[in-house]
Amino acid sequence: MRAASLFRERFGGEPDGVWLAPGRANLMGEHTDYNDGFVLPFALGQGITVAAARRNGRRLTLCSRQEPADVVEVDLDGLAPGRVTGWAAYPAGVAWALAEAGHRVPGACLAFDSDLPVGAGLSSSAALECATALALTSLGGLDVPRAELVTIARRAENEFAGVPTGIMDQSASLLCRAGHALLLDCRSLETSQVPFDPAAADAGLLLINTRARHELADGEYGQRRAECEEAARRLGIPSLRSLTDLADTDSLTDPVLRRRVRHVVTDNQRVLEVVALLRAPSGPSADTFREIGRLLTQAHASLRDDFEVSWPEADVAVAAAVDAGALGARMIGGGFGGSVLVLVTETTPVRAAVSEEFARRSWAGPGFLDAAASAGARRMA
Ligand code: GAF
Repeated sequence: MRAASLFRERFGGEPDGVWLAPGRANLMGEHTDYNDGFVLPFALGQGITVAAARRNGRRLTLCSRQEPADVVEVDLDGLAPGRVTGWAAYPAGVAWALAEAGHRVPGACLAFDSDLPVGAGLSSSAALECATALALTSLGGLDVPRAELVTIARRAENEFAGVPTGIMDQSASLLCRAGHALLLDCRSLETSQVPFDPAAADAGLLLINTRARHELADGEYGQRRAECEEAARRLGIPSLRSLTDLADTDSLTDPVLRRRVRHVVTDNQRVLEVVALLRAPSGPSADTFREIGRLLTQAHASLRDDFEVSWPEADVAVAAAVDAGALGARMIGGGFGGSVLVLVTETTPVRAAVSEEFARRSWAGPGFLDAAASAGARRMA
């Protein structure tokens, strides 16, 4: 385990434990979480591992195999938003949010390692938060239910790291189960596990890292959020979740806000359609995944044309994948860079077609990852 060997190199001695929190992909429901809507993410086999040990004193010492130049010392009694910046803001933010929630965080040494590509839109920052949350609560003997850890990890991201995300990514990392997607109602925070095993119907999931880097901290994500809030305000509703019928948006005259609303309403519907398909009493078949594929490609068009968060490499990857016989494909995550999720029956022709289209445009070669719905965050050793 590379996190444990990093721990030994940096701190000497053995860690008290090793924890893993996965990244996520999202099957359906994009930019719906902060609109109180539905999302349907699943955990990846890849994630962030942390080897950690408790120690005396009121400090955290953080190091990461991916940031070899940095060993960050954090004073647990002087934590406040803005005091720690860069990658360490995420684990430090978790310690801060735990303390804000009334938990006594112990002094500790933590060594992180990741097999998630950074900037690929697979939620490496949520994984970093969730791995830290499991390690610190376990080292401190704190009994914090998973649902509360989700809220704590999200506070770390929103209030400490200053990134205005919704609650999907932390929920996926902490609550997903192997072989399932997680249906999350972001208004009630109710969750349920939806069996999701494309391989049983001879289908598969391919993630394409388009290598266009994605950053949620830049302005576009926050701007989409603000537009949705403004649309809800003009419509006189608490959030866009209250809308199920597009006819109810006739009073909204601004064409940009109308497009944003149309995406959110239709994507919420698509989440429920996918869930109904996966839960069909007859069990999922090849037709189920053909239909889900169609919905994926439809969602991509909505994210590209109505929500306007797609990017050229994603549009090319989706078109090339579908032309090469994929069942469907769409960009995932916040947008403006990151990854595309493809539902396939055969990966080889899809990989070849996407690589060829990227090469033709002299773009950096895409990265490919075969994905399967995997287990959520857990102790490894
Ligand atoms: C990012 C955010 F972190 C999520 O909360 C969600 O809004 C997503 O973008 C878009 O669906 O991953």
